[in-house]
Amino acid sequence: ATPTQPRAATHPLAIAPVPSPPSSVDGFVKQFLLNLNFDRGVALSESSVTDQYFALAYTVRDYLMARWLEDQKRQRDTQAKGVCYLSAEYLLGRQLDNNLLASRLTDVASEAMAQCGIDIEALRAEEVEPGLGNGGLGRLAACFIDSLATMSVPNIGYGIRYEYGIFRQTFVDGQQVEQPDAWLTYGNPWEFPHPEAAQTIWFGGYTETYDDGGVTRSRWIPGWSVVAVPYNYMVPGYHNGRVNTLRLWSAGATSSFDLREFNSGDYQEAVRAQVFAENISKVLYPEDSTPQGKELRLQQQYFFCAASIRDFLDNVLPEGFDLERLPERVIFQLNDTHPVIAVPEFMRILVDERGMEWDAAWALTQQCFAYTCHTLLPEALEVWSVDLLGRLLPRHLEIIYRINEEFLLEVREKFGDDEMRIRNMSIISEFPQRSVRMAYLATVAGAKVNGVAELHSQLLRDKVLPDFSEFYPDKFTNVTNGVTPRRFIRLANPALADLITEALGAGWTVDLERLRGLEAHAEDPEFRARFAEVKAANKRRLSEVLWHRDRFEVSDGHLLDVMVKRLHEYKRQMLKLLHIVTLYERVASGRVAASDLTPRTFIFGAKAAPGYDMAKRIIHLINSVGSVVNADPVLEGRLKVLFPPNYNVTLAERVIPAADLSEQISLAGKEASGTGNMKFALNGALTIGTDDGANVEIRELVGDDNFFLFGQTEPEVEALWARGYRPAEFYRENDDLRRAMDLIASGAFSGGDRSVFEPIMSNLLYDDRFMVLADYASYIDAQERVDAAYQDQDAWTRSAILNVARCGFFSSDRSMRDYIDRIWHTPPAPA
Ligand code: B1H
Repeated sequence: ATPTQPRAATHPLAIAPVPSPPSSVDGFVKQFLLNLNFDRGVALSESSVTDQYFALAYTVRDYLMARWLEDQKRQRDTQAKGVCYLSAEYLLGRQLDNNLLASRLTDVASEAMAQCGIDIEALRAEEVEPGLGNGGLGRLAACFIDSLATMSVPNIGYGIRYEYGIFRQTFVDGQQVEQPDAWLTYGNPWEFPHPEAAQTIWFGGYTETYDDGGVTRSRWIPGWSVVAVPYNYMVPGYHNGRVNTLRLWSAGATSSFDLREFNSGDYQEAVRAQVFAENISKVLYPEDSTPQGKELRLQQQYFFCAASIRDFLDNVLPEGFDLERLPERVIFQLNDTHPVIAVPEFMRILVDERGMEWDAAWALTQQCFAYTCHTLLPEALEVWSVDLLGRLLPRHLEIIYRINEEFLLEVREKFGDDEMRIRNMSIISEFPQRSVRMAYLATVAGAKVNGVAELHSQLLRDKVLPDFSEFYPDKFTNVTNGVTPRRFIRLANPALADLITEALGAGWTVDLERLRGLEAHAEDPEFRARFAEVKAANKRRLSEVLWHRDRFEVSDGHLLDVMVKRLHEYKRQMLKLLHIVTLYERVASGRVAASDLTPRTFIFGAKAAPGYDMAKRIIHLINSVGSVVNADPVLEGRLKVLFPPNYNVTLAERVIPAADLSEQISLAGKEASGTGNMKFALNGALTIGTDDGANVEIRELVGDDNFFLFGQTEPEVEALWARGYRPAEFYRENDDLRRAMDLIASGAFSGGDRSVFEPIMSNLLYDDRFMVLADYASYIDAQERVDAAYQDQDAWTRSAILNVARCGFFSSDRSMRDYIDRIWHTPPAPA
């Protein structure tokens, strides 16, 4: 028995978990003081803000604890089918407010803190957000586990407890400088470590064959190991008393390892082993979209997948569970290809450790896994060299070869000996070096394969995996992404939430389609005025935050134009910047009077992967344009460019509710879905966007009148590539574009130095993989429609309300229902 399995210990008082403290202010104060004294070891009068924050967090935990313990026990007792979500990233954001909201304690806690003479706002500010993700993919995982808990679906989220999350971004002379994210320095009140339940995870070594009663079998003789220590986090449902679990693994050295070295008296070697092992969960790879082909990264992936699968089989399933019935109990959902190594690991356990026949094991695997693809960029499709895999996981490589062999036999049966097709579909690619295509492995192994927006799923079928969709016509499906209305409306935009509740009653937070009811209110002038006042108040609140944080100011009456997302060429921050430079150049050259500009504040937020040079240059250019534009008196303060550093979930929660205009301007066919686009629309921003990702569905829902569409469609993009795209022609033929680019090239934003931004300019002129120049004219035209529309504030507000009213579809609760109906087939657990 492992330590996480129930013990036989009993006591007459322990028939049920210790009940929650009374939900009164008095009860809360008592529990808070108890925690402050007994867990922090300080008296209230002597306590620091950190002590108070920890004691408050412990108190909130205490209220959730009984439910959490009950849910864990119920899961063991009822053995209902559950979802194991395997994800290398969870971009959770701060926990305190979310957990207060879920447990209905927000007001009680504020009042209790006030009675103790504590400003709860100061405690909120103490929390360091866990940045265990890069961007949309990690944030999606966090939204999904929130929705599953809220819908009472049994779920364990499995991942990695990185000691350092996504880097902290600073700017030095306008250039990005990365600082380590030491989020655990003061400890973390939300986690429950279980070192006694650690598992040993093996790597390296070799395989050998042996005779097993007349049958030749293969087995793995691994070479070295680390331990995986689980840390549990509560995932409370909203107002339903349900608490699911997020289990993140932390790596450490095995004690036997240490012991051996210590006995030989080699202290330094023992310490080196420790450091080596801990490195596995040391730091999140700060790449977005492009996987870094690093050995350590494969170690991370295998580390958490192996620990998670074993945890589920050994600790969540009852002892002696008949594995043939596994599909009734679990689905492992693969969040992109990062956890796909779980597939051969699962096969290895079934075949090598549990003695199951290959075919039976494979049939189970194909029912117990499903795969979500999040990209269309060919460079983002993960591959591992056979060389590396063979060194790190030799038995897994053998298993992958066998899966491939049998799969290709099936392909031959169906399509004949079409060698070209066989080569194209092989899980093993031969060029430029022999390697394993993880997306293909996931597609072959998964019961279902889904994309993350309608357009993406269609392109996935038709362009990325066409042979596979022909071979497995029923495997492919779509689940459009969604976002949790708890964090992104209730918590981020309390004023809007109250206005909605007043208009529609309280049920919308868990039934977001009810927002439709706001359509009627959009026609009511008084409601529009109140909605506009909420937006204005959110802008003032953002202004305060930015002042406090960066000494930035947001002027009253400005249109707030926001582009926040990872910095990537395909997302086209450059297009936004060319718009800004165009407006500036028109005024600076005297062709347009400053007084004719619609006052706008542009907000950027974006981190660049540390090794992505072009992205970092673009950040430098945005900051440089900002410095010049913000300081030039000729504009009379009508244009402002703000780029607060270190955009993260906490800042998103302040920026999004304040925005008027949401920039979703990727080249058509490149953004798989986008989820920021949904958050903005749900908070009453209008979108300027291309026909890409989930923008397509947003526009269909809100209507053409309430969306600023521009740019080529995906087929048009394809056609232009086919004709031959020469960006310099667009430069020559468009006066505004030429002037804007010439101004940048002249050194106007780099103190006269023409070399600084030359690589960006020549890239646009002679390469421009993402067709910035081709879409420029259409974008400028759409921005002029934005300016015109913004003149009529009341009509703009009406459109904004209609955006909120019509975007209920983008709740992650709906995404979860779609996964349940199309992929998981998990019934909701009894309440
Ligand atoms: C998305 C990633 C991603 N797609 C590799 N792919 C990574 C790939 O560390 N890595 O190696 C990290 C992240 N992230 C995003 O997923 C898409 O670009 C968005 O369009 C989409 O909305 C989001 C969620 O589906």
